Amino acid sequence: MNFIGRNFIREKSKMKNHPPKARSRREAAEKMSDMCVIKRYKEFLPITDKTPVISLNEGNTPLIKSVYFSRLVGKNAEVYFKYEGINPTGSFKDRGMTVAVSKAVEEGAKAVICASTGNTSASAAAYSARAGIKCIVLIPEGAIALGKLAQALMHGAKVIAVKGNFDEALKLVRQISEKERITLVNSINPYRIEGQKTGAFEICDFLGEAPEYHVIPVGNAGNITAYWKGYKEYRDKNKIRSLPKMLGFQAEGAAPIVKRKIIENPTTIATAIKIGNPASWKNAENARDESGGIIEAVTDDEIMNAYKLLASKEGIFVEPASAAGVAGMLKKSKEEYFDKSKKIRIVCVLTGHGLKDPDRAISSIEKPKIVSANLEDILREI
Ligand code: AN7
Repeated sequence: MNFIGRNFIREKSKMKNHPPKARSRREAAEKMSDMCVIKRYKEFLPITDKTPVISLNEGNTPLIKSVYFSRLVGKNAEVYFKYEGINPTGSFKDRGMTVAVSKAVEEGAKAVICASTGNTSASAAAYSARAGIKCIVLIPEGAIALGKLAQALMHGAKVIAVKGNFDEALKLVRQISEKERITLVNSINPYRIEGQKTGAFEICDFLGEAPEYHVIPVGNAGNITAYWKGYKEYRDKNKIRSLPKMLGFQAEGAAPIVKRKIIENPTTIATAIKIGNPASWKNAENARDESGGIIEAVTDDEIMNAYKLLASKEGIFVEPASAAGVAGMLKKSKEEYFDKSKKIRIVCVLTGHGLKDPDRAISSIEKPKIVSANLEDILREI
């Protein structure tokens, strides 16, 4: 047998026992599919061996240590951003939607429904497409960001624009889900909250402890409810020793919890949190009171300022609603709210990606100047 033949046989026998390279690649690939929140935090979730896992590898989002904002808040403060815009559909909703849609499919649902200021509909549409079930979304007419509408439509949802606001749309989908065999996947669905609490687990796993302060925008108030539940469960399982103070922020024109009354016609540029009667109102108050935290309002100007600073000073592009939390942190820092006598960690959840709302970005910056394709003209502009 010549050299080439012997070599061939050696290679062939190696193939039989799985070449080491391919095996390690496959193991790595399998690990990747374990990255989803259901598999990573199964023991904390209402998941059984019968639950079909409908996942897009959500979660495991980066906790980014801030340079600029840590300095702004000052001595002894470390600010971190939990960048939820990195999730598969660009918002934190995917953590809850993977659990809600998986459970819906387990329970035999053929369709899901939600009302949405945009991100819930994008997420519900994507996970329903993946599960092969129907998705119906009701959105307030003319009040959702373009990127989110594009997502819901592309994923094949039945999108209905309602002449009314989010709160009215939510009331309608609640009625529909009671009458029809359609599963509601707004955050009133407890599986949504279960999935979203994994954000708190990831923060604690990363820091080794809970942060001292947890900053979060508040709309329908599901996420503040979920994070607080997550922190408490981790403490009860002795994974962490202390709990953070929960600092929630609403937009001034849509701040029912702060004003202690339903807002009939909420207004804000942060369309995601343009909500006047949050479904998890009471739970948000509990998170605030049990943690010794606050829920306050920030103006649209403060939101826009934080929105621009995050992008231009930190390199992180978020949608305006996400900047509401950061705006609140800056406001409280100016008021010397934070106890900086010792080292403190402040985690801000950045709930949605900046590309969700391209119109807001383009309308808030200077349009690029148009110059002829000529080297000298261009150099003059630099
Ligand atoms: C980017 O998509 O309510 O207090 O229908 O999209 O849990 O409602 C979105 C809410 C914050 C507020 N940031 O969270 C919806 C919807 C972004 C959001 C919130 C939303 P919750």
